[in-house]
Amino acid sequence: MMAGAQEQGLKLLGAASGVSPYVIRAQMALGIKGLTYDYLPEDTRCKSDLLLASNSVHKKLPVFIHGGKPVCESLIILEYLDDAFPENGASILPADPYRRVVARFWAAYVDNKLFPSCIGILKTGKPQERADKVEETLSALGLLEAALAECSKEGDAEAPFFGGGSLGLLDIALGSYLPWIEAIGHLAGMPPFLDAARTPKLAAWVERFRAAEPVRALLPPADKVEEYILAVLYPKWKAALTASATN
Ligand SMILES: N[C@@H](CCC(=O)N[C@@H](CS)C(=O)NCC(=O)O)C(=O)O
Repeated sequence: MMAGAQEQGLKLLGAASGVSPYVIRAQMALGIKGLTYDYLPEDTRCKSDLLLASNSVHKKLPVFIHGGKPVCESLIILEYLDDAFPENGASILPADPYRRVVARFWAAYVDNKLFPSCIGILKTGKPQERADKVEETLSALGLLEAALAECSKEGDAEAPFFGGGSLGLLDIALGSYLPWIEAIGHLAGMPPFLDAARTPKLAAWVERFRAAEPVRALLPPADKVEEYILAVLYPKWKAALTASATN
């Protein structure tokens, strides 16, 4: 029988906004593992003592707490859930060591290259910089199209997900950004980035990912992300630009 949140002391410090891709990753993985947990929403403008003590280095969300011990950084939380609860649900990382590193490599690429390029489109007011960021985003998606074919290869056939027959690390890492990629494209007045003509495999994967359990209920609508960008991030970026111009 599966133990409940209370018995196992499982807590997730998450964002009250409901749009954090990093928090959503942890929620997706907990769902895949069939684990129940206490969700503690945080206001990032006024961080709780528990968050500051649990993630004293980065002071960011999510933080997963297991038996009083904190685990920080979304991708590390995903790996931890696989290691700490091997009997629960499907594995998030493949068993084969090489496939594991390939999944980790691309998950890091999504965080360090794809998403910064994509959000960079909105952060700059300079047309050339914006065009460069659009180009970088499209090129990163092109590489992920090829990675999908490679990662999902099962003999002569292609499995539905990066993780094979079920959602894996890279599915969750990239999938958590989908509402953001959609919202950014819309705010930038551009046609959708994930387009069946340009990246047919990724576009089909998006449909499968959005329909998959337990992902379906966890992905916020893109317009909620747009509202967050307009209300929270634009003023923050503007303040940072003003501060750097006056320094
Ligand atoms: N690399 C981190 C990124 C976490 C992150 O940026 N979290 C945001 C979620 S909204 C946060 O806590 N922001 C508050 C802040 O930066 O003060 C991860 O993957 O967990």
